[in-house]
Amino acid sequence: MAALKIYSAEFKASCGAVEQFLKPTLPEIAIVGRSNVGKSSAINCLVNHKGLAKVGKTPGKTQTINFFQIETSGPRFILVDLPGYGFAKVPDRIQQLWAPLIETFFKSRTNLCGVIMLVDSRRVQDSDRDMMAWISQLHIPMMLVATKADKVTRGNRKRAVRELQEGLGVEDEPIFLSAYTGEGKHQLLNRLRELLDS
Ligand SMILES: Nc1nc2c(ncn2[C@@H]2O[C@H](COP(=O)(O)OP(=O)(O)O)[C@@H](O)[C@H]2O)c(=O)[nH]1
Ligand SMILES: [Mg+2]
Repeated sequence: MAALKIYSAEFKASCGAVEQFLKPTLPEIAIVGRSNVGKSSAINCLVNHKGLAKVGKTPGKTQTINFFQIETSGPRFILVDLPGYGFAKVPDRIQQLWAPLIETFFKSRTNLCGVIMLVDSRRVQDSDRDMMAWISQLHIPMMLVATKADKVTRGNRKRAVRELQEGLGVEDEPIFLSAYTGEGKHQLLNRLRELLDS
């Protein structure tokens, strides 16, 4: 099967409450990860659009779910950028708002066909493990992506894979992605096509 080509990405909505979510008409792929894991960079890299998601932006007072409509050589879909978790500087008050919003999202999106879970290729944290376990019990197809792959040399890859799998308690083979070099992008797009086609 030919790799999915992304033609354009358009920002649709930024939502802090369930009432604001888009009508679930198109297939959706959600992307999750710890704050600073490289989520915005990964989105921009995937859709070839440098300024679409703000890179290096400190998580602020508001944490919203952002919807982007993606035009491709295959199915049109919605990419959903979920707020990052596990950022120490975010006040508890916001962390407390985060969980219900995310939970409502996952439980109400009948059109959700996959989740892209990002972890730093160099280290897994407890919050990653918790998130992964939580997503697993929802039985939504998930792909594991190890970000900042340019920071792990080829010689250290096997060990990095083992550490990620052990740290997360899974056997999934992660896709190593670098938003800087583009490594892994093609593989990710192939996997995305499988999720959208299934
Ligand atoms: N070396 C390296 N750094 C990255 C990569 N992707 C993102 N970063 C850096 O990691 C930091 C957080 O990136 P960002 O995309 O804003 O992360 P987010 O908080 O998960 O959205 C920024 O300083 C980025 O420049 C990557 O592929 N390689
Ligand atoms: Mg971000």
